[in-house]
Amino acid sequence: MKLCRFKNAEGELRVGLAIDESTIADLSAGGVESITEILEDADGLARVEGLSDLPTISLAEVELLSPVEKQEVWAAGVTYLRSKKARMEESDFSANAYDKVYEAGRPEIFFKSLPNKVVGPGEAVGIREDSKWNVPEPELTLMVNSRKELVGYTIGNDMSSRDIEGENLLYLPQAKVYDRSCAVGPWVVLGLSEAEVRKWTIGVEIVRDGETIFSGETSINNIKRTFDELVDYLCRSQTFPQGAMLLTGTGVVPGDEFSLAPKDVIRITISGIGTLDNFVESV
Ligand code: DO4
Ligand code: MG
Repeated sequence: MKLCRFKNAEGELRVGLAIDESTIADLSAGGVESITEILEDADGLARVEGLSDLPTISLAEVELLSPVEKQEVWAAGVTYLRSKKARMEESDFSANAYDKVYEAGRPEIFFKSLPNKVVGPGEAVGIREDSKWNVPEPELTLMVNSRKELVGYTIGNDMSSRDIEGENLLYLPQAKVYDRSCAVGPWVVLGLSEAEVRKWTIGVEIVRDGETIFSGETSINNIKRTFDELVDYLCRSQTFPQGAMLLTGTGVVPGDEFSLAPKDVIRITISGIGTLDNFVESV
């Protein structure tokens, strides 16, 4: 089951259910006012499946929005071998820390974004004015409810400044958290097990002046840690009354010569979910 948040032609915020590639049903007409209430419902799938006679709308007539409502957004790091290697190459200073955290029992987990700062599909993501080496990080995103249950999946982009991060590990929050540094959405997939999700692929295409200048893909199954392990560490000694989103780390890293530029288009696709499109602007 695939859900989304959207703005209709009248500018009203609604919740949608994907019917096919080009059509959604308006769940708000059946009393669903937020994605969160479905994530919080002990049987959210049955609630949606039980709705009938819903109006349908063409996707061409709506504006898709981020599914993040009031959830804090967190991110895991160095969960793929590719990420560990890229970071060890980017920094002599921090190489040992990346090597160690990849093997350690405790994963790297960091705060990424307040919900109101998250960028939705079609909007600008930011590259910092004081950085010269910027990349997107395409990441499967776990949706966790207030009971610490993993209830859904979406797409995230953990925009990162590699020169700032590479200079000193203590600069990580500046490399990762700034205006427009996190995009999430638009589709939310519910009701699947980790085993099913591990069959998916995640890829990114970057387009400049109409030409693809980078593309890469990996398997979700290359994530070293289980989803339950990541959610467990995220939720240790902290509560999320509104639920939380957890980006699960990147496994696709462009070569060291690559950096994003304003107006680049970033297209992240997860095979079982869909595509998150954004363009780049300097912030
Ligand atoms: O420690 C640096 C950040 C790691 C990260 O964001 C990733 O692996 O995706
Ligand atoms: Mg990341």
